[in-house]
Amino acid sequence: MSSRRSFLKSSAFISTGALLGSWASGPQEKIQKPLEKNQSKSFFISTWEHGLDANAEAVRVLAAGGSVLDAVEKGVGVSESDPLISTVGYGGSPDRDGFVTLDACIMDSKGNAGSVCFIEGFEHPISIARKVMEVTPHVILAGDGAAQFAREQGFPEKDMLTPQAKKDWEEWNKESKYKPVINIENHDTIGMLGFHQGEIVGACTTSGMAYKMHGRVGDSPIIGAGLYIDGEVGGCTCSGLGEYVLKSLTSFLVVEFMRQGMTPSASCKMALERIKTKYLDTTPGLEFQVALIAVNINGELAGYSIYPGFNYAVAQNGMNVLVDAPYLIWKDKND
Ligand code: SD4
Repeated sequence: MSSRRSFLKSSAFISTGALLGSWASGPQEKIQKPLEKNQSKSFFISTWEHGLDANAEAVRVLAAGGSVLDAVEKGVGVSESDPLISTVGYGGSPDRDGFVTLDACIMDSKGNAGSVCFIEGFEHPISIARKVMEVTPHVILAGDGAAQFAREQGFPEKDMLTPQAKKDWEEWNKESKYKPVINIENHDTIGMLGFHQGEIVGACTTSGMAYKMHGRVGDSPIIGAGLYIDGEVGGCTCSGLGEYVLKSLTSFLVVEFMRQGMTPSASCKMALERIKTKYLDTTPGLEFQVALIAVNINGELAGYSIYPGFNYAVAQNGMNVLVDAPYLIWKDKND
């Protein structure tokens, strides 16, 4: 770790989001107007740049008469199918033994939820998660059991290891050094929140950390960690190093802060401060990224991350734009 590295609190950071006014409320604004369902707004918000394509598909599905749940499922499905995204679905990096194992979950505004984790050989874990929610009495199916269920439900099987992902893994395997990298390569899970006629839904899907231990499950398929929705309050989804999100139940925490009257932005910031205080401040040299997006039922939305570099896509009012998120700790890219 570089001794030159200096961390500065960034309260004055001006993001593209700030320029977009109510699309991303300011971090200082702690208390909002009372929660009240906004029936007129409709938007999708997704993590990272590939959220733009996912949003575009979600908008298309909704416009074609699909439900907002259909929209987020099909939206993140675009990232799952994209071989160029090395952190989600087809093209995702394998674990350290060369297996692509996937995690996904989905949640609706009534509190229904479905999830699959450590599943191999299917292109759309998010759709299997939705089936778990809709046709089983369970919330999570894992590994071979999830695959068996997917087969029974007629999901086609697919070899998910692309030639490029295999090549990169073989290269990595020469030294087998595992070191998570902030923002780069390892942390581009797609989480999407959809807001339509006062209804909030969410979906999250990932191949998890590149070259993780075989059997490792991250935060993304865990309700309350990688995604949480309360239809009377709001929703949140995460990207970043899942172990710390799991230990903090970050999405649930953000929704609970919003329930107490805090804005989405202030809620995300406070949940990240909890992680910072508990883990980053107490362990010299520890660094990891956690990035959040959140919406409340008023129709306010925000994104926030621990370190710079996180952006999220917002599709609203006929536009689909990428927004730089504010962050907790300044970090020079070159440090
Ligand atoms: C995980 N949270 O498995 C995921 C990884 C991630 O963006 O978010 N990448 O830990």
